[in-house]
Amino acid sequence: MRKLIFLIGILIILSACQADAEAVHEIDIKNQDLDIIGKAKFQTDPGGVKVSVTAEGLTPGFHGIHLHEFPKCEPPNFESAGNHWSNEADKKHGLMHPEGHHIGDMTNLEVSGDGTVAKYEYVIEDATLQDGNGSIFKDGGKALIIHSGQDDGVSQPSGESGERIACGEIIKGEERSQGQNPGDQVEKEAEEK
Ligand SMILES: [Cu+2]
Ligand SMILES: [Zn+2]
Repeated sequence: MRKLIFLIGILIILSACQADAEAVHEIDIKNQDLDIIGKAKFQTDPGGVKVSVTAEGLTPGFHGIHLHEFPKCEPPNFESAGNHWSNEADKKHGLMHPEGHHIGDMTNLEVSGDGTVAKYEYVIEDATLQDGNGSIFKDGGKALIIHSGQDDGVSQPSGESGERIACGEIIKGEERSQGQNPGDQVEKEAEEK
């Protein structure tokens, strides 16, 4: 019995360590000129993977935002990122689609009047930072794409959300570059208000 408790204890410690190591992944988001306009954070969440975004220099209003299938951001149109990330072939686009939705579909990003996003959060169900079918690092990773217009949540294949205006590569082991960090500034400014 004591041995069993000891083993369970070891398991808990091991799984805690593993969760720590993979718990947060941060990336830069770049515009079509490859200027860094924001950052995205991916965190293990009880419901899946929580995506948090801060950004600046965007047009006010709603913008479609999705995870796309290839971790490749080639400007100016970012077509290199491929279609929406879908881990089941028969899924349609859109959080409101009856046969939906792609695992990479998310709610619209709301940009405030000054062009910033101080806080955006969305939990992607069935996604994970660990290995497996729902892993955001599977097949080399994914890309986060922001579109010029609003995602209507139901039109195929992309919610008629317009062109791809910003992109961030999600690749295991490759974290966001140091230095320029507009996201932190956005957070600071929000706190000061
Ligand atoms: Cu998209
Ligand atoms: Zn989609």
